[in-house]
Amino acid sequence: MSSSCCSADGTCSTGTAGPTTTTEGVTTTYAVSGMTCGHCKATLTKVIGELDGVTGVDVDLGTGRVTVSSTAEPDDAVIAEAVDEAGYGLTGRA
Ligand SMILES: [Cu+2]
Repeated sequence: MSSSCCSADGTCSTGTAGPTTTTEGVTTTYAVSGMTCGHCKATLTKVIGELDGVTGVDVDLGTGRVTVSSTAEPDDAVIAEAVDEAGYGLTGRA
């Protein structure tokens, strides 16, 4: 690989481009029950973040939603199992 600041396909982060971060993986939002405080948030962020392919987790306590960023379409069953094991309930995609 070259050692420039630019990516392999010739685009550069400092350039003036069109839309940014459009096809960088998949973002899926789930509805999760049982979350009440920052500890819940930290726990879910950790357990989901450890799953294969997951690149980011954003927990919103106010709406009871967990947004999962991943490199490919996530397996809902795997996410649900992790949430369940942490003591919460995944009720479906939001
Ligand atoms: Cu809590």
